[in-house]
Amino acid sequence: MRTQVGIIGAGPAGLMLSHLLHLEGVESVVIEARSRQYCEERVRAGVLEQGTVDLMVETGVGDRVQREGLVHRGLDISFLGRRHRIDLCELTGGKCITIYAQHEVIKDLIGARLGAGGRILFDTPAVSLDDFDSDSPRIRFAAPGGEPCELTCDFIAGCDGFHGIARGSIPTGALTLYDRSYPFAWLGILAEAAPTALELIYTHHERGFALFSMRSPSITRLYLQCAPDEDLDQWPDERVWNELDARFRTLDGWTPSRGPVLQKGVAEMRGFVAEPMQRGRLFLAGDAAHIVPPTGAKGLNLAMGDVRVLSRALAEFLRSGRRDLLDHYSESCLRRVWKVQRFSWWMTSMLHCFPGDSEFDRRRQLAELDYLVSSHAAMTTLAENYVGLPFDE
Ligand code: RFL
Ligand code: PHB
Repeated sequence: MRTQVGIIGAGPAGLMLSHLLHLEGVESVVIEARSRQYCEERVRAGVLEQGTVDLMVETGVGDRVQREGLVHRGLDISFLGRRHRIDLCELTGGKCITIYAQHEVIKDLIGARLGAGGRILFDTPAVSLDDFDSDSPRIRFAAPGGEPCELTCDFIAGCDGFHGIARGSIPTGALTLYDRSYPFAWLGILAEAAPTALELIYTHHERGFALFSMRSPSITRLYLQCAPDEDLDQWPDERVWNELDARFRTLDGWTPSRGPVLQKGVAEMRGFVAEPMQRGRLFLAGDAAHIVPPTGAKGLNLAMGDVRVLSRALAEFLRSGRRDLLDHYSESCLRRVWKVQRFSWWMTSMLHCFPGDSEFDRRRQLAELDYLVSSHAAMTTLAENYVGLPFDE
């Protein structure tokens, strides 16, 4: 088998890259380890930046997000029992965020690719990447029956997430890895309950951080700061709801509405960046190259930013032989990646309880929150990062 760009991973990065390349007249094949159903049902992110929605709309995959996505013009920061609204839209000259589940983005992109005759091979794990220092790199993968296959291409895009094989295929020593682990995790629940607040609520509480979010007018998404090795068996639904009530309760008595819990899971908190994001004809994009703690709601959006830069660089090279955009791919992306890493770290440190924190630290955190919600400049900083920095500067 042969194609121009061999893409590993049918997550947001791989699928959007394949879609953008198609619009540029570049052929690609997406190789995905899991089944189509698994990819279309995996519950993950929910917040799309303005730039992500714009990209979807401009490239013809935005009909459903425009119809079904929930546009939020602001969010709430809550501490000491009071909620404070940050008007994202007013502070950023009209930009908003859209609540639309990651797996819906996946469905839209898979539909568009297959509808346009694109090739996505499901249930076919890539097992090795070879010769990416040459002009014809190869991807070895296992077909659904297990038989070994090979895809020869002009370029490989490693869009296989944090636990994929692409990053690890680059020789040790050629990459510098920056890693920050956080001493806590998030317990996430999805509940069949009508959201009783209209916008997201990020809550600082002495028992730990909590986040109120949603997926639709009948589904609430909630997160609680927990231990990294939290045992889900210790969290029956009743305990989850009591803890949510304790952390969210405002002085006027607001708590989230309850309903049947549809799903429960623990998400790790980590900041990680691999530099550079390229080696020869292998390019890393999305979680394969970097992850951020989820407090800034940035992972999926960063992946979209990377592939916008990569698709243009690849198309330019394949069209004209001009290679400066490709050479600068990593550098262009990393400027944005580190700003987003900083923002995610800042949101995380301001809102979570760190083990061993003293009363001094807690007071300082509360002072920062108080400053944030009373200063126009501070709110503007949060707002412009939250709705998303430009994809390329
Ligand atoms: P993905 O989505 O992990 O996709 C990688 C794909 O590669 C496949 N794969 C392989 N395929 C073939 N061969 C192999 N050897 C392979 N190894 C792996 C995998 O099966 C998979 O299909 O990476 P991508 O495309 O870079 O996208 C990144 C985003 O998924 C991620 O950053 C976000 O989900 C992070 N995130 C959030 N991001 C946001 O922008 N907004 C949010 O509100 C948000 N909330 C979240 C999140 C992530 C969470 N978890 C569970 C980590 C909330 C949570 C709880
Ligand atoms: C979500 O709705 O899943 C969500 C929202 C905001 C975040 C992280 C996750 O910061």
